[in-house]
Amino acid sequence: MTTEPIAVLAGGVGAARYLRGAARALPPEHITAVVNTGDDWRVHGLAVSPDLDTITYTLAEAIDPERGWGLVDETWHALASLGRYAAVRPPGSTAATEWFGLGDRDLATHMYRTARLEEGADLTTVTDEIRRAWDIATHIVPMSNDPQATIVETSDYGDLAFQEYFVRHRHDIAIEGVRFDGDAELSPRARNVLEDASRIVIAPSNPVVSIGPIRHLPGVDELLTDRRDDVVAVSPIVGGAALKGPADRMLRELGHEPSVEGIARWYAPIAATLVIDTVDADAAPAVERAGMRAVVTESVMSTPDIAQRLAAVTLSK
Ligand code: FO1
Repeated sequence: MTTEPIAVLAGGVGAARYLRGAARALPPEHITAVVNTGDDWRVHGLAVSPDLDTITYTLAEAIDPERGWGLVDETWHALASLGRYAAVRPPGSTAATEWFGLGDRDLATHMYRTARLEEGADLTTVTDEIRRAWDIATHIVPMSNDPQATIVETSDYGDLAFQEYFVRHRHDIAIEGVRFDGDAELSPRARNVLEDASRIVIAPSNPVVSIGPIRHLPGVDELLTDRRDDVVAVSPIVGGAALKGPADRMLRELGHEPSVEGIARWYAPIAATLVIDTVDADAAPAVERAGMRAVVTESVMSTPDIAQRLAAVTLSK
């Protein structure tokens, strides 16, 4: 297996689990996660970066294992205390937003990030400071230092900020489209990582709203296409369904097939290899017909050992 630098395009929970496995499969200082920030938003005046934090907390072994986001052994006093103010909030105010769960200990991360950004530090610098505070060896790099918001278009509720769609509506509403607002650039650090990595892994993240925002940044798809032979994607769809989150439903509603074959068509222009789960072994020829080499292995990361073996497969083939 390689000890060259490895880049991982990453979103939320699936990517975090993959990265935890990769950090067991090879020296973590060789791995850099390039992370989606399209889910980032401001709430209570705080800069919250859910995917950066899910990856940080998972690699620090501090994530809540049931939820897959936020900190283990969390308390919720601050959130509960918002109820008093929600009662007097005028119509139209977003003060005292109660539907987004910020735990008491988690709040410290957002307070630190917000204060440092307001001091003029860029998100790459602040993310690295947070990584060091949690004693993590894997590098964690935001896709961009600039804001780029993922907007989910719906007929029932109009345009929704990603967290409104995902958390407030529990991603249980029909969507008509997804777009990315903002003129963000790939961060210089992320560009270096993607150019220098011996292998680029597309983690088993939602292809539309986790990997999509990274691919939307100018030059990223071109860079990946140029490096296509070095790019390996892990299918986020297993047996026709997403393991967590709305990827299958979103793909279907946007007119794509939620299957490993559909994922192969989605990624074929930018990645040569698709890792699929053993339950989809019969679909390997269809993946190859869609233009990607299929590698079949156990990919449902129910334990860190399975995640480690999956990472080893993606990094050795
Ligand atoms: N997900 C939820 O389903 N409900 C929440 O209340 C929630 C709060 C939250 C707070 C901080 C954070 O870093 C993540 C949080 N998430 C929550 C997860 C997050 O909305 C999604 O997992 C990602 O944006 C999708 O990758």
